[in-house]
Amino acid sequence: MDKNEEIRNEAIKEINNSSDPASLEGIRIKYLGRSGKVTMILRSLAELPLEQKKIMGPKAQALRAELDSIIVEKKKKLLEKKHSALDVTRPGKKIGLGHLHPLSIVEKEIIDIFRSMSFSVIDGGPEVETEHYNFDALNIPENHPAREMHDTFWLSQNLTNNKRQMTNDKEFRKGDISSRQSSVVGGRLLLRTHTSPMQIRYMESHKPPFQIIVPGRVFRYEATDASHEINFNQIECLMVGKDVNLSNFKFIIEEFFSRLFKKSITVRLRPSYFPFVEPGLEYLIQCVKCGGKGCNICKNSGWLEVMGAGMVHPNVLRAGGYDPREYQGFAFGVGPERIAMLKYNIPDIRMFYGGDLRFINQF
Ligand code: FA5
Repeated sequence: MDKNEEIRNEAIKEINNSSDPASLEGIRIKYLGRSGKVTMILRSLAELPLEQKKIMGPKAQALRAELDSIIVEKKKKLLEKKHSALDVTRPGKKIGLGHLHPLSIVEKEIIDIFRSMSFSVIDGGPEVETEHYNFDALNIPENHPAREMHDTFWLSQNLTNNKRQMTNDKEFRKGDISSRQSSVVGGRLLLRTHTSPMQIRYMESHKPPFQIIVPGRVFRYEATDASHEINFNQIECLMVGKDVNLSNFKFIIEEFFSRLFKKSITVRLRPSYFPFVEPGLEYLIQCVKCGGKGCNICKNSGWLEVMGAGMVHPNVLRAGGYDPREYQGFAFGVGPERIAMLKYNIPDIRMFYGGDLRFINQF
């Protein structure tokens, strides 16, 4: 075996045994580097007689080319392997921590404030409600004009329970008389339009005095805009006792707003009409976006309505099983989306449910 052959075998063996690009580079330098074994053979050619040079020269060049291409191939394979294999020494990917949705933050703050004022938090209530609890027991009998204030998603009842379909008021009015004949105790089914049905449900099974808040999801079949959603939240409040009056309500609400906004805000209390309270009131907050000048959030009025309220109507107390001569109460329903919009200066209610992470990640 001549010297070239010896060097070739030795180099190929080392190349085959190398398991990482760094050691392969060491082998390349050992054979093909400036003082490498093959390079030295090529240099020594200059001292050989011409005849020998003609024989040895091409052999040494061929050896250099062969080793070079074997090393290049091997390097490619080693790099591919490195990228596909799990490298436990590489730093791990940072996992982003989850956080609360802005609505959850505001709802939690509202609940904490009422808890600290000795209100009990009552969980939920059914989102699919009967017309008895959503309307009748709240002093809104069928054909009462106040039902028009609630654009209702009705559940069609001429179908079997698991094939129920949603209809809206307009489709409902068009016909489908059969669905008007209720087959359900408590009347037809609907997606509740407010959390007030929980007033009746709670009164039916509890004795006064009590003070509760009930957060929940509600639904209205109405066009959406910067301050209206079809699926939104309300927090219902009900306080009943022997001498509960409007000044109790006013104190509690002013305390609530000043703790929630932690700064002075301009509020407005004005008379309003809800069949389940008498007298009825509405709380409005000066629009924080335009400072009362008028914009798309407040529909150019300068004010945003955040809460309906009032003293519980005697008929509602009766529907809950109480004697209105013995007990009185106040109730209100507040919209956390509207509160969150004012607190965080959010220009459009639809951003809460849009699923845009650029928005959500700011909280
Ligand atoms: C009611 O729903 C009454 N049940 C509130 C009430 C309870 C009055 C107890 C008296 C006693 P209203 O429709 O105004 O009222 O809604 C109450 C609040 O829900 C509003 O002030 C507003 O903050 C919020 N809200 C109403 N409609 C929407 C909507 N489409 N999108 C987002 N928030 C809404």
